Amino acid sequence: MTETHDAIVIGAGFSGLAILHHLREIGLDTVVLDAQDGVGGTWLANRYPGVRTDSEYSYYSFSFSKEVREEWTWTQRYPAGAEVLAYLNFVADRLDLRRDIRLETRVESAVYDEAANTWTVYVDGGAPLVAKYLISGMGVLSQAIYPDIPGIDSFAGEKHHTAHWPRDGVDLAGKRVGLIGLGASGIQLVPEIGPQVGEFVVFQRTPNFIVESTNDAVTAEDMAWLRDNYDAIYEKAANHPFGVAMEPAQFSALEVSDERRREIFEGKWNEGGFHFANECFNDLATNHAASELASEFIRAKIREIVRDPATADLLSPKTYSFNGKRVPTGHGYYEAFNLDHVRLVDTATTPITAITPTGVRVGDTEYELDVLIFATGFDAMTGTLTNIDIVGREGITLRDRWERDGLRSHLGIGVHGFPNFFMSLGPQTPYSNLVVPIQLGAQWLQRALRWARENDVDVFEASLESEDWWAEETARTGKATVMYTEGKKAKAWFLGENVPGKPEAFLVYMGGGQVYQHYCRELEESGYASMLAERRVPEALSS
Ligand code: N01
Repeated sequence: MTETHDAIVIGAGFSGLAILHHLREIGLDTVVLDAQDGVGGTWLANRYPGVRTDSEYSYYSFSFSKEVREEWTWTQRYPAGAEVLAYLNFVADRLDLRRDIRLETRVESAVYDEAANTWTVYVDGGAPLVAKYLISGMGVLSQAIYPDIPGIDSFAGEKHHTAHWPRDGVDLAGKRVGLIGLGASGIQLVPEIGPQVGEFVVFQRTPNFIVESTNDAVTAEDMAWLRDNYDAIYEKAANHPFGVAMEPAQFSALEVSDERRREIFEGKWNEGGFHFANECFNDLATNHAASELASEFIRAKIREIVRDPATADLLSPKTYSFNGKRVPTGHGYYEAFNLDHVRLVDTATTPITAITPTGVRVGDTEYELDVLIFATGFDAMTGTLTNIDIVGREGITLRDRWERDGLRSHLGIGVHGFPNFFMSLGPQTPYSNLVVPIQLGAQWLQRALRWARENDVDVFEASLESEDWWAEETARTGKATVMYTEGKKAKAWFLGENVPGKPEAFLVYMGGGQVYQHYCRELEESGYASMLAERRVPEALSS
């Protein structure tokens, strides 16, 4: 007998847990499927040394559950990956979510049945499941990619990707270790493993602007303050363009004296992490000259911290300016290059030519290694959705739809041709601390599906017009930021530039999380007008 539910959610990370809780609250029989052997999503997969949040504990958590707020205690300002994973396990237990979560269940495809208005979900090694609603909570940075370097499979030593780090860890003590990839993942790994390894060869193609921070302990007073102010903190984060509980800066980097600017940069650098990016000036993300001033400040910091001038120079981005890549928070990244056995190899001027059985060849120089680590990123935002067959009306997959028509979604929530399919953090959702749009998205979905039941609406489906509008709005707002010009130069993942052959498009909405939430509210207030299906097949797909 076929197992049926009201809703099937794919993924048991932040998104899946929030959605399960919210759909249960309105009485929908919901099951969550996840390929991994535990809950936690990205925090279960990414267990490399040094992994931790870039957002601070106070707004990197759900606010919807009083029990969780009252009973969970954070210990670090930027919680380590293991602590976030423990938090998500706590959420799953405290909200009694596990009885509806099916682990080690890999979804292979999901097919819409037009006559029955249901989705059939096919899983590896099990019977198919059927539900009216299909919801993706598969995460935005989950489809890990390896570089296309000749000989990559020939390496005879240990080879690991940060996104598939072995559960039992890797013994790196005294070994010759190489690292390819210096995005947010690689830069967290460097200071953590640097002191342990025998020799450390860090292959750098494009340097990053790292905003250094300290990681203070969260005290009992801090937790008491958080519990007293949770709603206000959450609201602040929800009203901030990037989902952080910070005051957006009010003036331009160009309208203050050099001395005052330096003072402000210095103050926010000392506060650490995203404070620098978000609280100094209001135009570091929108004005190239302002972003270049921030770049120059960080370059000077690198020269101050890194003792060897040649290494400091190599670590300083010069081909693009601040915000051209997603800005990572560092914890002693630049200091790590002061260790004698840590060596930075520039692969921009002389590229990696091959991976050999014994190491990595750069030009004609071979670096012999015992362990090779890839922190080479993800097929972001769309990769997980196009990696499985999600088959909508007329037998068309999401992959084919986007290949033929370009990236299309309505607010990153729904796609025309895919009725009753919803995405948490689908492509074209905000560039943000993601816990905020995850929670607000789960609450939006709860209200939408309750409304559908109360109004006898059977099908939600994004209209073609709504997709066109959102594609234009995403491109328009994105192109007004330095993330566009600088992101192209820096081959940023948010433009799809990091995956060879991926069409350039803003994969995230740069217009601000608070603006995005305004549009979600408008959709709701309209009675979901642009999601009530006009049942027609896009011309481009029917031909
Ligand atoms: O991946 P990335 P990531 N040869 O794509 C290099 C989130 N995150 O996993 O810049 C040589 O940023 C590539 O070089 P280049 C966060 O949103 C969050 O680090 O293309 N190098 C780059 O250095 C983040 O932005 C957290 O020249 C190659 C690196 O690999 C996102 O995940 C922690 C190469 C890839 O960097 C992705 O971060 C971690 C090649 N052929 C991640 N191919 C927290 O919140 C690729 N590279 C804490």
